[in-house]
Amino acid sequence: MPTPAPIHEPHKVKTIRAIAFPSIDARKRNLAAAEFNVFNLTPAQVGFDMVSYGCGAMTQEQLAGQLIGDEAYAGSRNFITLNEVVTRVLGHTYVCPTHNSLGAVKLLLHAFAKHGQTLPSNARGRVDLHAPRGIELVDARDHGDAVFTGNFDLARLTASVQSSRPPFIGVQAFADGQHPISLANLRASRQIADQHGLRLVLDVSRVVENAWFIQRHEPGMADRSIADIVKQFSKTAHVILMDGAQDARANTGGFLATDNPADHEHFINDIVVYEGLHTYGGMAGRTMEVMARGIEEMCQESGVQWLMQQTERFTARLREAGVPLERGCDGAYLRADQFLPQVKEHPAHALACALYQSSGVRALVQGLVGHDALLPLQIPRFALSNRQLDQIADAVIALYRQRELVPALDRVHADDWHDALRFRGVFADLATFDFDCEPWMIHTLEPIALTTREQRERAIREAGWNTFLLRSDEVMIDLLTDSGTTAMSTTQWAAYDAALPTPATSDAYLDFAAAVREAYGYEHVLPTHQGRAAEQILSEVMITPGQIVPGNMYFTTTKVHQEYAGGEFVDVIVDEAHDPTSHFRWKGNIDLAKVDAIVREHGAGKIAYISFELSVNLAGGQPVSMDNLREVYAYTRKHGIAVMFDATRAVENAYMIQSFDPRYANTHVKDILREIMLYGDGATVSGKKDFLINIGGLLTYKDNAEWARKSEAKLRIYEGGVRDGGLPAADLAAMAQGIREMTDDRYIRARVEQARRLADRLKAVGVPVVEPTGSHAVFVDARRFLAHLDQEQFPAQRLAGEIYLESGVRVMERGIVSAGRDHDGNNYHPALELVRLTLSRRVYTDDHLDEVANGIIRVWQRRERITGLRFTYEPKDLRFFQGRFEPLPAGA
Ligand code: P61
Repeated sequence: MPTPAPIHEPHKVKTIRAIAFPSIDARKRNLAAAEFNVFNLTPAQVGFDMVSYGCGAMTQEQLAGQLIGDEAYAGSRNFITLNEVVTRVLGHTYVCPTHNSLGAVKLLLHAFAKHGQTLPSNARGRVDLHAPRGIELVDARDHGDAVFTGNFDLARLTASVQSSRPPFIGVQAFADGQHPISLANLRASRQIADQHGLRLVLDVSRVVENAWFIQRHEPGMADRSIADIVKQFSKTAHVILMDGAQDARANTGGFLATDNPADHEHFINDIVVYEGLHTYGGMAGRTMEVMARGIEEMCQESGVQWLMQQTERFTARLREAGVPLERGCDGAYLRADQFLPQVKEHPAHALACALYQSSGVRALVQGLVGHDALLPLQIPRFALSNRQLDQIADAVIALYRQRELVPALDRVHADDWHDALRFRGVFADLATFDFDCEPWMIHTLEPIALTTREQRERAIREAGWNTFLLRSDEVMIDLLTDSGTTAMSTTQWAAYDAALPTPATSDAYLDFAAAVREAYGYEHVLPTHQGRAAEQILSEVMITPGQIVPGNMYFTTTKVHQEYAGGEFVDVIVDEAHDPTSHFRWKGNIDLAKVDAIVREHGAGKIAYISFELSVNLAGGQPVSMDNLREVYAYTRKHGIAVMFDATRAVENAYMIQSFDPRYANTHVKDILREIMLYGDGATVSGKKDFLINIGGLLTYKDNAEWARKSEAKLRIYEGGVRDGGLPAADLAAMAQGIREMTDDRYIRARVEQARRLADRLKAVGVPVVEPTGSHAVFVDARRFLAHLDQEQFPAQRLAGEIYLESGVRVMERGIVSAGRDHDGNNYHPALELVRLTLSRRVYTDDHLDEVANGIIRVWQRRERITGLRFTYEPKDLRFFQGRFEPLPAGA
C-alpha cells in the first residue's frame, strides 16, 4: 500500500517572509512599468510568486548550513560532504560540482557532444539550451502512456540511436516538469544505451517527484521507500546531473556525478575553464553545504508525500472548476491557449498579466518563444500552506470565470526569448480577488517529531502527567503556549544579525524605543528580559504593602509579583468571564461597580493601581471593549487611581474591537491600539506574544518620569542596563521590527481567525469550549468534558495528558492546579477548569490544527473511561510548572 496522504505538514514554520499584497492600483502601475511582461516584476511587487525554482523553503538545518560553508578555494570540506551525500543518496561515486545545472550541461556537452549532432531525449525544455549550440534534440517520448508520459518509445529510441549515433541519450526525471518516467522504462533505456556503447545521462533535478509517481503507479513499487527508489533510479544512469534549486531546495548549485573515473576526469579537466575548481565548481561553500543537506533530506518520506499531496490538491481544485491545464510535478501548467481562445498571440503572457492584475499572483512564461501555450503555476516547495494554495487556485478560477474579458497584448518588441518580449496592454475591467490567508510565505521550516503511542505513554508517565515536563522532541504539535514560540520574519532576522552589540546605548534600543512610542504613544521605554520581570519592577514601584490591586482576572506571574510586593489582588472582571458558556462579547471587561465598591469601602488611596489586562489570557483570550476602557479610565481619573495595562496581547484585543465593534470596522488595528493605550498610564508587556519574538519584555509609562526613574533603578539591579534590560542589542532589534509587524491587519486577522476555525471544528461535534472563542487560544472546558470527575481530581490536568497521549499534541492546564492554594492550604476552586490550546504565531497551518481537532475528538469519544489524577509531588509556588501526578485507578 502506498503511504496514505498526510494530514498535515511534517514540519512547522521556523521563519517567514512577508508578502506584500500590492493594491490593484499598484499592480496596474507595476504591470505598465514592466511592459506587460511579468518577468520584469520583482517579488516585492508580487503577492504569491508561483515559481518553484530556487524558491522553496529550506529546513533550519539547511539554513544553519549556510554558515558552515568553509569558503575555501581548494579542497573545501563542504565539497567532501557533498560528495559523500551524493554517493549515499544517489549512488554515484565521483562528483563534479557546478554552479547550477547549466554549468553541468556545459561540461557535459563539451566533453561528449559536437556541433551538428542529434540527441534523443524525453524532454523538450532542454531544446532551449541545446539549439543555440547546434545540437538537435529528438523527441523520443512514448506519447501513449497515460501515467508515465516521460517514458521513451523504446523502438523509436533504438532507431534514433542507430541512425544518428548520438553523443549520449538524455533523460530527465519528470521531463519538462510534466512527464515522469517509470523505472522499468529507464532501465530499458539503459540497456539500449549499453547495447550501443552510449552513456545514459540523467537529469535528477526533480527525481523525488518522479520517484513518488513510481511508488504510486508502477507495479510492484508501492512498498518501496522514496529513498530506495531515488537511489535505484539514479544509479540506472551512467552520468547524473542535478540542479540544486529544485528538489534539494538550495537557492542555486548543481553537479555532475558518475561511477566512471574516466568521465569524471573529463569533467574536472574542463571545470577549471568553465566553472571553477573541481572542489567547488563555481559555488560558494555554503551553497554546497545547503545543497548537500537538501539532498540528504529530499527523500524523507513524509515530506515527499506532503509535497505531492499539495500538487495534487491544487491541480484537482483547478480541474474541477474546468480550468484547462496539464499536470506538473510541482503545480498546474495552465493551457493558456484554451484558457484564452480569443487571444491568438502570446496567450500565456496575456494570461499572466490578467492573473497578476486580478490577484497579484505571478506565473512565469520562460524559455524560448514558440512553445508558449503553457503557463506554469508552480508551487514553491514547502513554502505555502494548503489554505493559501486553495485561495490561489480560487484566484485562477475567478479569472477563468471572466476569461472573455481578458484582452490580447500588443507586442512592441519581438525576441527569441520570453523574458525579452515587451508589450503594450489595456487593463480589462476584471474583478479582483482578495486573499484571506497567512500574509507570508514559509522561509525555513523545522521538522516535527513523529511519535508512536507507546513512546507517548512512556513520555507522559516520565513527565508525571505534567505537559510542562514533556520534552519538545516528544511533542508533535505544540500548543502549550504562544509565548516565545513565534516564527520570526526574515526582516527580523536581518535586523537581529545587523545589530551592533554594546553594553551602552545601542542603535537597536533607540529603534526599539521609537517603535514602542509609535505603537503605544508612551514616552518612557524600559526593556526587560520578559514580561514577569517588568511585572516585578512595576509591582515594587507602584505597590505600598497593604494596598489592593484590582484586576480583570489574575494571571499567575502578575499576581505573584503583586503579592510579593505586599499587595492584595482583587478580581474585578465581569461575572460573565467566569462562565465558560456565556456568549458575552467583552468578557475581558472590568465591572466598574466592583471597583467602586472597593473605593467606597477602603478609599481610593488604598488602591495601588488598576491591573488591566487586554485580551484576558485566563478568561480564554477574552477582549475588553473600547467603551469599558474609556469608562474605567474616566472613573480612575476622577479618583486619582493609575491604570496599568498588561498589554501582552493588546494587539489581539485591538483586532477583536475591529471585528466586533462596528464603529471600528474600518479602523486599522494600529490606530485602535493607539486609542486603547490612551486609556492607561503605563503597561507591562511580555514581548514573547504580540511582539513576534522569542524573548523579551517591556515596561513602559505614558508620561510619568518619576515612575520611570524608580523603575530604572530596579532595572539596573534585576535585569541589566537601563537601555537593554538584560537583552542583547540583537533581540532589541528583532523586537523593534516585530512591533512594526504586529499591527499588520492581515497578519493579526490570520492569527486570530485560525483560533476561531479550530474552535468551530470542535464545537461542531459537541466538544465544550469557552465561548466566545478568544484571540490566542481555544480553551476546552474540562469540567464539562470530564463531567464525571471532581475538580479535586484535576480534570483539566488529566485531559491535557490524554490529548497528548492520543495525538502527540501538547496543551496546558488552566484550572485548579494553576490556581494553587490559599493561605490556609486549601485549593482555590476557580470557576474555570480548562485546557488551553494555544496557537503560536505564524508556526502552524490549518492542516496542523485539523489534526489537533481530530485528536481531541477521539478523546471526546472515549471520555467516560478517563479517570482523575493525584499529586505525587507538589511545589509551593506556581505548582503547575513542576508538579507531578499519577492517574487514579478506575472507580476512584
Ligand atoms: C502563557 F503557565 N504568558 O500564556 P513572561 N502576562 C500575561 C501572560 O500571558 C504572560 C505574562 C504576563 C504565558 C507564559 C506563561 O503560569 C505561566 O514573558 C498576560 O512569560 O514572563 C505569560 O510573561 C508573563 C505560562 C507564564 C504560564 C506563566 O503561556
